[in-house]
Formats: sequence, C-alpha cells, structure tokens
Amino acid sequence: MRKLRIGIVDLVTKGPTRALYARVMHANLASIMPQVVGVWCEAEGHQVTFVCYTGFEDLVAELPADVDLVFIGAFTEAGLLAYALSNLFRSRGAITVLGGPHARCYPEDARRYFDYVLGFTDRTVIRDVLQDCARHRPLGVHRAAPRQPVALPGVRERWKFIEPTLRKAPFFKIVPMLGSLGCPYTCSFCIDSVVPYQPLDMQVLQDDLKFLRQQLRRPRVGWHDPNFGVRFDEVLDAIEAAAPPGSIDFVAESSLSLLSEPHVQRLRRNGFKAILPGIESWYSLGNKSKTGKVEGLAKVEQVSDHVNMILRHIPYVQTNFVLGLDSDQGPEPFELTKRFVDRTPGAFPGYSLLSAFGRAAPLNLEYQRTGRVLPFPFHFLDNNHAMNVKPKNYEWRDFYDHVIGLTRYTFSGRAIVRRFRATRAAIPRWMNVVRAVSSEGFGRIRYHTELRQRLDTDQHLRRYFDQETTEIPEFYVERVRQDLGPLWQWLPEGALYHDHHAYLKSEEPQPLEPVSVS
Ligand code: B12
Ligand code: SF4
Repeated sequence: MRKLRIGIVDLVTKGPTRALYARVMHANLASIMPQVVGVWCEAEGHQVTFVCYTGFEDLVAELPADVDLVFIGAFTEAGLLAYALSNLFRSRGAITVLGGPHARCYPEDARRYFDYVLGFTDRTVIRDVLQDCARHRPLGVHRAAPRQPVALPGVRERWKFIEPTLRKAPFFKIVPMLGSLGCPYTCSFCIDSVVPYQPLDMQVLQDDLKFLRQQLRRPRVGWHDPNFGVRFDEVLDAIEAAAPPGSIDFVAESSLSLLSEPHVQRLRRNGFKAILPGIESWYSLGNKSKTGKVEGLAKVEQVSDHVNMILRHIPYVQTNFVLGLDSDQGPEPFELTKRFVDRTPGAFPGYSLLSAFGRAAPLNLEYQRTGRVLPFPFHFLDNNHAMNVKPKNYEWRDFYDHVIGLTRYTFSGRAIVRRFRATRAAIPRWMNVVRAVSSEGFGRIRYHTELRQRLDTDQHLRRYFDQETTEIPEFYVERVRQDLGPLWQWLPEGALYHDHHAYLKSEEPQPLEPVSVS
C-alpha cells in the first residue's frame, strides 16, 4: 500500500472563537479517539498531521495542502463545521472520513458529505479504510466494528498528539484517559444505555500514569469513562499502585450511586479534584443517584446532603441536570432545582435541555414515532442552543420562562458569591466565576431570553417550534453563518437540513413506492 499523507482533525468546538472560557478550557476537552486513530495510522506506515481544533487555529493552514485522507472527529454540534471542512478538503482532492458522536448518531446524513462514516471504531475498521481509501460519492460508506474495541493505545503511545494539544492550554493542562467503556446502567436517554460495560487493560492504565509522572511535574488526568469507578476497588487499586497519593490530580464523571463516603474519601486520598455526577431529574432515574423511589423535595434533600458530603472531600463538584424530561411538569422541578442550589452552594450545576441525538438511544425512536423531534440544524444540538424534543408537559414559552428563571437564579450575583465562598481551593473558585460570567452562565441567560422574546414576536420561529413549518428560521441560519465565519462558503448545499426521522425509518418497514405499470 502506498504511504498516505493523513490529516486528523479533532473538533472540540463548532467554529472560530475568542471567548475566555474557550482559551482556558478547549484544549483540555480534546478527545481520545482522534489521537488513537493517529497512532493506528502511523503503525500502518502512514504520515500523520494532527490538529486539535479549539477555535483559534486556521485549519486550512495547519494541514498539508496535498493531504490524501482526512479524518474528522466531531460531536453533533460541530457537524456542520465538519461538513464544510469535508467539502473543502474534497475540493482539493482528499478523501474524507467522519468519526465520533455525530457519526454514531447521524450516519445517514453524514454519508451525504463524507466518503466514510464510522461507528464503533477499532484497528480493523481503520485498516480497511486505509486500504480502500477511495471516493465514495454521492453517498459515503458506513463502517462499524461490531462492538467497542477491547484495547486502545494509552497515553504513552498517544503522547506525540497529546503534547502539542496541551501546549494550547495556558493555565492548567488535562490529559485525557480511559479506564473503561460502556456502562452497566440503562438511563433511557443515554448513548451508553445499551453498550455493555467493559474495563480496559489496567496494566496500560498503570504504565500511563507512571509515564505521565515522568513527563509533567504534577499531571492532571481527565477520565473520559462514561461512568468512572464502576469497578471501584479494582481501578483505585491500580491507580494507587502506579501513582503515590498526591502525585497526580484527577477529574471524573461518576454516578452518585458509586460515590459513598468511603469511596469519596479514597478518591480524595488519591488526588481526585473534580467529580461530575449526573442527577438528571427529581422525578426519575433514581437508581443512578442512589435515591431509589424517593422523589421531589425528599430527593432534593437526600441528594443535596450527598453532594455536600462529597464537597467536604473533593474541591470541585459539577452536578448535571436534564431539563424538560417527560417526568417533569409545572414549575415544581425548576423550583426544586433552585432549592438544591440554595442547599448546595458549593456545587456547580450543569443544565442540559433534553435532546434526542439521532440514533444515540432507543428512547429516541419513541420521540420520533410520536412526532416530537424537531429538525433544528445540528449546529444547535449541544444540549443548550436548541431542545430538539417537544416537551411533553410544557408549552414552549412556559418552558423557556422556567429555564430562564432557573438559569438567572443559578447565576445571580448572590449565587455566584455563595458558590465562591463555599469553594475552598483557588482554581475551582475562579473556575466557577469564569463559567458563570462567560458563555455558560450569562451567555445562556442572554441567549434563552432572546429566544423567548422571539417566541412572542417572530412568527416564523414560533411556527417552527410549533412544527407548522420545517423551513429554518433566519435567526438560526444567521447564527450558523456567523459561527462558521469563512468556512460558511464551504457548507454544502442543503446541509442545514437533515431527516430527523432517519432512525425511525431505518427501523420500521417503509411503505412501497408506487410503481407505474404501463
Ligand atoms: C467523556 C465525555 C465528554 C468529555 C470529553 C469530550 C471529548 N472531547 O471526548 C467532556 C466532559 C468534555 C464532554 C463534553 C461534551 N459532551 Co460529552 N460525553 C462524554 C461521554 C461520557 C463519553 C464519550 C467517550 O469518550 N467515550 C469513549 C470513546 C472511546 O467511545 P465513543 O465515544 O463511543 O467513540 C467510539 C466511536 O464513536 C469512535 N470515535 C469516537 N471519536 C472518533 C473520532 C474519529 C476521528 C474516529 C475515526 C472515530 C471516533 O470510536 C470510538 C470507539 O468505538 C459521552 C456519553 C457516553 N456515555 O458515551 C458524552 C457525549 C459524547 N457527550 C455529548 C455532548 C452533547 C457533550 C457536550 C456538547 C455537552 C455540553 N453541552 O457541553 C460537550 C461537547 C464537548 C466537545 N465538543 O468536545 C453527547 C454527544 C451527542 C452528539 N451526538 O453530539 C454524548 C453522547 C452524551 C449524550 N448526551 O448522550 N463529553
Ligand atoms: S449512568 Fe451515565 S453513562 Fe451510564 S447509562 Fe446512565 S447516563 Fe449513561
């Protein structure tokens, strides 16, 4: 096979930016798989140029002009940016491949713009693509491994891609690692609800931690495990054996059900500095938060006590909530979250609007079947800039009133000061302030408020929300145009639209097209 010039682009964001939060954090949110793909391509004898796109780079300048094959890793929010890039690189003669959450969730749509669209990706899938390396147009081919890979290259092997990415993070640097894939829980909205839990090789994990201690003075590791600590003792034993307490700082997403006080104490001893548990709802998903059938205010009190306990040991806790779940109705869920904010001043609440990412979860079939999915352009599907599932128990305007009320409450001067005072360590303190005053807190209040006003004044937008038209309102088109900047001109014709029922259609028998017999 000839030696290919390969470009790999990890899209951490959806367009050029100058935001303070982006400057501090984006390089710390880099994905693991694009780095893995880089290792595998080099192992096959090819030449790789790797770019983690944080919103500050000129992608065209950073990749060689004569690149043969470009891999792009993208979340759905960066789907349109990925399509524009693919179009640009194809115009220069390259073959393009899409992988990552967008490819997993919307393969039918992505095939219109890429030569290859990859689902679960292992070394065999990558080898097949490299060997084939051909144009597949107008429709790209979809390739996927039957399951998640059993092994992945660790930090040592990925270091040549990690290091230049970390150089872009000015204050602190987080190295992405994985100890497991899949999850034993079955939260109906989640992409991993049907992916079996599988620990990765503890030997590789230990070797990576030892390696990192040689590379960085005080490394920080961000675990990308969907649910860290499922086999708690096994993974903590491995960490303790490889890194003496205090030599590495860790950040992890984990569910409250795994975070008992003895576990949290052990995490503290081992340098865990930030934990992100999902609470999701006051009325459902009780087994994940270890609250069983307890609901409403009783659940708020129980979870708040639990989170306050964690905060006594771990300096930074982000609690994740989903707004607009079918189990919610009326003002109460929002009021309960405000009570939680009062009772748990040190936690940073992360809010996500209920979203159905294509074929991410079986529950999305139900939303599609009942006509509740709206075809917002991918660019807005980041859990915040659009909610693409019509709420079951709210009218849109009421819903946004509640969301704005809650967001204002959470990022009010009083709440920011209380959060600051309740947080002891310096980085978490200031991190909370930066998040509150930048795009996440104030930015979202501004955005939701504008949207809410438009629901009163912009007839077209209102009709779009009410599913009376699928023509995308100018408000959204204009935003995509602004966000993509110079790459807007490369956005393929029709890419703002997608078939929001593609998953359902692929699962259910389609009526036969009438055939003329003359
Ligand atoms: C860890 C994680 C994060 C981390 C790290 C993100 C990162 N850059 O990788 C953090 C906390 C930063 C994060 C942030 C966000 N996340 Co997140 N996150 C996850 C989580 C829990 C695990 C993903 C993971 O790394 N798995 C391990 C890898 C190895 O497996 P995998 O993702 O299944 O990938 C396989 C294939 O897709 C493929 N592949 C993956 N990437 C690539 C790249 C290439 C080039 C190729 C060829 C193949 C390939 O290979 C893998 C092996 O088979 C998932 C939920 C879950 N349970 O999976 C959500 C998830 C991916 N996140 C999601 C979202 C929405 C977000 C945010 C937008 C949330 C927000 N509002 O801020 C941001 C966006 C951040 C960004 N753009 O980088 C959604 C994505 C849905 C979508 N279609 O876009 C998910 C699926 C959760 C959900 N809602 O269901 N996230
Ligand atoms: S616990 Fe987290 S990763 Fe596991 S299924 Fe639920 S939401 Fe997904």
